[in-house]
Amino acid sequence: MRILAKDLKKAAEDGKKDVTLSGWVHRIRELGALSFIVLRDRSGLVQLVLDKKYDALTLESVITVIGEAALNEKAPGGAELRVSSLECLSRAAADLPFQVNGDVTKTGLEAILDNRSLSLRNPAIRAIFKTQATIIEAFCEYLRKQDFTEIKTSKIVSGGTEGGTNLFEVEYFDRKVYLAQSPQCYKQTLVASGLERVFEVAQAYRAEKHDTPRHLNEYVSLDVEMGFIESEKELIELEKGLLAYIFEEVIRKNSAELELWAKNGASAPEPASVSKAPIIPYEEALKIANVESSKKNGARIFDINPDAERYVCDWALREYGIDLVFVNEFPRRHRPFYTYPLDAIRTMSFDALFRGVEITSGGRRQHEYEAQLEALSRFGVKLESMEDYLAIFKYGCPPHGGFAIGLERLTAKIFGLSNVKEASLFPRDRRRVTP
Ligand code: AMO
Repeated sequence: MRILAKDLKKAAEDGKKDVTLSGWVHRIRELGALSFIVLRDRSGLVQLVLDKKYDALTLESVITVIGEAALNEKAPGGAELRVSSLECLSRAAADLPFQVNGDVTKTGLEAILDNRSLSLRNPAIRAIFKTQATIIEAFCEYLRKQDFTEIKTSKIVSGGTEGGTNLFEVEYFDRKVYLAQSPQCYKQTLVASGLERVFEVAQAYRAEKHDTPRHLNEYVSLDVEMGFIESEKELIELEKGLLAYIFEEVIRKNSAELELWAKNGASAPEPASVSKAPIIPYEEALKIANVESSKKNGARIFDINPDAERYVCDWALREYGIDLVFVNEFPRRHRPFYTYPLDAIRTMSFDALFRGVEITSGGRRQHEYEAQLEALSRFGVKLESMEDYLAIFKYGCPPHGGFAIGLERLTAKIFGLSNVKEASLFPRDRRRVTP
């Protein structure tokens, strides 16, 4: 029976003689009459020792080998397999367009993305997505434990929710529809339907024309919505618990993956430190950003823009020991129509800034029918397109709110990646729709 690379040492300790390993040929080295092959499987790398040359064998070919497990301190994982038989299951062409066993931190992003099917074979790149899977799992697990119900909502919608013109139009039989910018209306509908607490992990679409290191045209949104809250502060508390749990799970399950990006400063914050993250009202955050900016002879800041996000995080790291900050009370002019006002100017809304980038937006929502009608007309949204949405308020809706975390941004920040595209398996940008 096949074992995994990570279990070879145990097999060697147990004196196993007929061990089967299967995987990809990661590296080949010939030394006199011997061949050393590094085999890669989903669990890691392992050394094979063969007493003859396999001339036809190429890097990335898929093989199965049988042999005797032996301890060897110098081999990766502390053991090697002395191979008695080798079968090539699929021979890779010799002209690899991407050096799978190379140092990807030195490889350009376009080359990594152009050759995605091969670059994903690189252990460091795969590490990003193994860890991303832990983030999703921890997100779902934490919320399920808090009695949230998982939902899956349609990504084909009749209008936008997040304002602006960044909607993708799609032909739908004889009419035009759009790709959902977020599950905003649906998650509110499902809170009002009586589920009270819901979450969704799904793609969201933004037709952003600009190419920035923080924007994708398709990203994964980790959405949360809950009923019976009074202010955004309860949501911030929920997100703090959620992030602490995500970081705890990433540290528990993915330390080896983070280690592969140690040069980039990859790490998850200490879970216990998350509760120390400050909550700063928007106006105060602006002041902090301006003080920080002037120290560096930077420009005056009028808005929580990317520079301000960096400055406020630097400040929080210095003052509170964690570069995570919750900025709340955004002015009404900066928030979508569904946001609940705090007063004539401010809203019960917040953003989470982590390591210099906004990873979350959220807040309490309007839940009163008349106020919603007024907000929609003030934002210039056509009421006809919002009939179904309006019905949830007309027929009884609890005070509620929620937030969404951008999965790729959170992943990129944990790994110290400079572009969010590196944290997307198959990123979509203005030019890239393949692979
Ligand atoms: P917002 O539009 O701020 O809010 O998005 C929430 C979070 O999603 C991520 N995000 C993106 N990530 C990559 N590329 C993009 N183009 C992109 N756009 C957004 C960010 C951001 O913080 N409905 C509200 C959320 C809510 O109030 O519940 C919303 O979508 O990490």
